[in-house]
Amino acid sequence: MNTSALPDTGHLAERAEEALARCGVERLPEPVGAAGTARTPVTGGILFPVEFDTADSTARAITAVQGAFPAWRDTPAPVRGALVRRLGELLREHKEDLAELVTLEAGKIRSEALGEVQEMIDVCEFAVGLSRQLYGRTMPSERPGHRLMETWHPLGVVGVITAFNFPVAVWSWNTCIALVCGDTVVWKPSELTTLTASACHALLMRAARETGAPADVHRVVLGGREVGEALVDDARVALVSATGSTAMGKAVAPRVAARMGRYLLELGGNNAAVVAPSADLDLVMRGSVFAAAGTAGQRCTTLRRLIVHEDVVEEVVERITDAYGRLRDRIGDPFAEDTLVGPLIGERGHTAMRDALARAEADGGRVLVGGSRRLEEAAKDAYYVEPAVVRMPAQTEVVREETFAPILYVLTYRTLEEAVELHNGVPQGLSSAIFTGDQAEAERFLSAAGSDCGIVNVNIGTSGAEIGGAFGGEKETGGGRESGSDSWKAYMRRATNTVNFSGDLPLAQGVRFL
Ligand code: UN1
Repeated sequence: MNTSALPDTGHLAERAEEALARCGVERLPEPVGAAGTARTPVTGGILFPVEFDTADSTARAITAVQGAFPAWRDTPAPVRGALVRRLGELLREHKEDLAELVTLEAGKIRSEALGEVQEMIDVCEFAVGLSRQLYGRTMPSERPGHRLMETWHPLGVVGVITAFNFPVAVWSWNTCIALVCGDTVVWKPSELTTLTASACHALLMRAARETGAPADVHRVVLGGREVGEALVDDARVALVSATGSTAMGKAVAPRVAARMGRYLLELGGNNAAVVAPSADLDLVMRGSVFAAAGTAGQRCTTLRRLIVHEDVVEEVVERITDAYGRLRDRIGDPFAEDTLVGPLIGERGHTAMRDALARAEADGGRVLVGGSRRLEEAAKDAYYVEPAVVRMPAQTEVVREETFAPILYVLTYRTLEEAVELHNGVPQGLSSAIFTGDQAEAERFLSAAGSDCGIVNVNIGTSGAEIGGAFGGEKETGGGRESGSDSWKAYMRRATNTVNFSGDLPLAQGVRFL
């Protein structure tokens, strides 16, 4: 493979324009007022100017979706499901187009970009089913002739904030569920993936037209911090669902709390896998290399720490170093069929990686493989890196931080207690795994005394979760759950109802009054 070759930015801009047109984005708005740009990490070049929103236009978008809320709320949930079903069909039709935009703007390799769109299609199916299953419970009343039950109602306007690394799937997790729940949505995508967002919005608007849903069930607002803050601070936004860094979540949470709004946060991870002596090392290799180096280490579920039993650490290190050596020839243009590692999103990610490696070495760590920058001569503004494996003597400060780049730290343990302590000894709590052939050991890791994460796996890596489960994590990961299972409850309000058909009026708890 010729890794020195990268496509030309002008050619990528044409590809972007064509994919956008196929998705129904007819005209790229000319920038007026606050102007932004669309950039591709593939070459680091600028594709187009893009019109960014302002605090005022964000407020107008909120007004619009708030206006659509009563009609959408009153639409029966299975009828709301029809909108999401149509969106799912359009996503199937435009899978290639959206994947193309994901590769262009986020730098994901083709198969991962297609996988991300598949995740959207899966969520659509889940949400359509859910539209007939927004179940409340009934409970036995303690009083005769009374019914005690709960009903779930739409919440109102939901603000969805998403990150560059999953520019379409995370939007769909939130939006498809919110829409069947009867909410209307304002979406602020990452300012790095505005084209992809415009394409998703256009497809949803087409689905709305074709199914008779109000056009203002959804608006997209483009921009950076100013736009995000306008959304977060607006008391008309009943729920802010934000996916991104822990720093972002720490800025969002107190602002939403100050106005007594609701928030749902899915933030950073510092995910680890424990490798027990009984582990099948072939599975360890396949699971770890994808989880650690896939998406160039830029998933919130990326494997960042491998906690290996002393008896197998030498073999694991040898095999993983060897596998990473083979990855070296597969770094480059994410559009090329045989590429496995595309670019980092930009300079900040590269600086963070370089700094983390230097700190790890200062702490006594040994870089076993990788870490260098690649293709700098081909495109000085694109940041391709060799995924790195670092053997650490201890879980030092840098290991406890999330560096959004492909660095895998290897630590060792002797007893499972020690492994769990190392595992849980970080501020984040998103995803985790144990590789073991010992069932009791697996159960201990899954138990309350085991992993403290929101996602706990056995004999599978930390990334690539299916949409059917609830997705999210504990501690600095923010505590929110998105996507499957009963995550929908965060997008609705619960009413507890007591209905008295007894003809009498007994008070609860046996209280007597008058
Ligand atoms: C994220 O990185 O924000 O489990 C989401 C995974 C994907 C989602 C990652 N299904 O890796």
